[in-house]
Amino acid sequence: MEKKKIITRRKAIITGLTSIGGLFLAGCSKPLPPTYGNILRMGDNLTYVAHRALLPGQSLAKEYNYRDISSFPATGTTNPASFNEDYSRLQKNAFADWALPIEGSVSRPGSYSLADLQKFPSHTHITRHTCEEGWTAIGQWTGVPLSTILQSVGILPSARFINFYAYDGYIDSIDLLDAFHPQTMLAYGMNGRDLPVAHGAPVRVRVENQIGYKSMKYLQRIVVTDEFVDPGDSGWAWYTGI
Ligand SMILES: Nc1nc2c(c(=O)[nH]1)N[C@H]1C(S)=C(S)[C@@H](COP(=O)(O)O)O[C@H]1N2
Ligand SMILES: [Mo]
Repeated sequence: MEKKKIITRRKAIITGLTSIGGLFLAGCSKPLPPTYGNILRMGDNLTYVAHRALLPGQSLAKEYNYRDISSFPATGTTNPASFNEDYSRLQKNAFADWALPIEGSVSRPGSYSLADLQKFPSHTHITRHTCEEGWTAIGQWTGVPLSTILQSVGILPSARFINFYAYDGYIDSIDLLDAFHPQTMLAYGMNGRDLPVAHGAPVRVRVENQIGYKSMKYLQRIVVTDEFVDPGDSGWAWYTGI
């Protein structure tokens, strides 16, 4: 039987870097984001190139103190139960039946309940959230680093993107450098309590080195692939490094 190769954190970082290396085009010395060529996505090129050139892949977003925690508006969807029956059923049972499938280019596809996620060593940090609408807020997030989960399912060498699907129909994706960033997590706690429904219960993504809308709320499914899903018709940039 063929032994499947599993990507370690170190390898994922190298894979992330070489796939960016693979985007070097003849006559062009800059790495390019996967949205390159889409005229509506020209902003991605600038932020991706600048970010990847100026910052080491793993540079950390600034962390704050407990006393810096501010009030935190809820934006976009604030309760999928108002239009999604599956979510409404899960919410009625305090998310005891919620489980997150992780599939695609992984050697051990699986489904993780909230209790499963909480068994992994947790990570907590206080960061500033920046929304494209022009507001910022500081909050404390607790969860499991996405890298821990990706190691648990064993991502395969063909993997390049982590695609997220949410209960309100929201879809988005990040590359492996952001996925293995030490502050990127699946958060189930906010300010020392369970993640409230308005902020994405039971589990949301936190991508601290990108603008707010990359931090997907109401996580339903994760698919690891060599292609990325693009929240396309929203008109928002795919890469939004801050
Ligand atoms: N599923 C889902 N995720 C989402 C959104 C949304 O509407 N649905 N809004 C995004 C935007 S624009 C921001 S600024 C943050 C808002 O998170 P908050 O409601 O906890 O402030 O979530 C992001 N993630
Ligand atoms: Mo936002």
